[in-house]
Amino acid sequence: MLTLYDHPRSGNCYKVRLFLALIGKEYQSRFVDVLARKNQTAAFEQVSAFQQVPALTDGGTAIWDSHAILLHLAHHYAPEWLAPLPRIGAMHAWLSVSANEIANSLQPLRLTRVVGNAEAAHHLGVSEALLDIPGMQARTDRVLRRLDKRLADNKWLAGTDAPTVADIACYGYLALAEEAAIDIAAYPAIAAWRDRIPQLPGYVPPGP
Ligand SMILES: N[C@@H](CCC(=O)N[C@@H](CS)C(=O)NCC(=O)O)C(=O)O
Repeated sequence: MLTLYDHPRSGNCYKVRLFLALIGKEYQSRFVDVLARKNQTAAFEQVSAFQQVPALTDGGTAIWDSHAILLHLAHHYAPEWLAPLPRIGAMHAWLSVSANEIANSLQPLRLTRVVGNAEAAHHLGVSEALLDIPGMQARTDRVLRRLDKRLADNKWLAGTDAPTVADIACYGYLALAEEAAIDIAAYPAIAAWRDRIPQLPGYVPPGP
């Protein structure tokens, strides 16, 4: 049985919950209250090296990081969600955009709006005075422009006929863009892609 260490408000956890639903894989959920710092234990560090959610145990194997978990699940249970070899580089590039560009822009911007600046600063490991909200906003605009350009010419991010794990990774926080006060209507290709994902069989919306 798979066990997902989960938090209902986390976009990173949502990527995994969504993917498990899309591939029809059963799992048990274990709530980790990261906002109450309940993740900061030696026991949880055995499962997740940075004490972060999401983490997954699959039999005797523990995997942490949403991207690593998506790849683990696709390789083991749903290889149709991996791009074919000619597109594998594109799939990994857009997984990287999720893990770097989105994780350093839209993700923290949303966090400031959802939990407030003081709490967000704590989770980001900086003092509140050093919280660079205009920088997050500028980086968010930049990544959204790039994503919109890519999706204007490609139905799915890896340039494939079917969605891959890269779409699920990037969708995690794009699904929550309004919580960061982002108007996705300004990015028509992202808006159209975002409307395609809920049409996939098994889709579950974000949130508790
Ligand atoms: N690279 C990781 C980042 C995970 C992450 O940022 N998790 C946040 C919740 S969304 C967390 O556990 N924060 C609590 C903490 O860092 O103490 C991933 O993609 O899963």
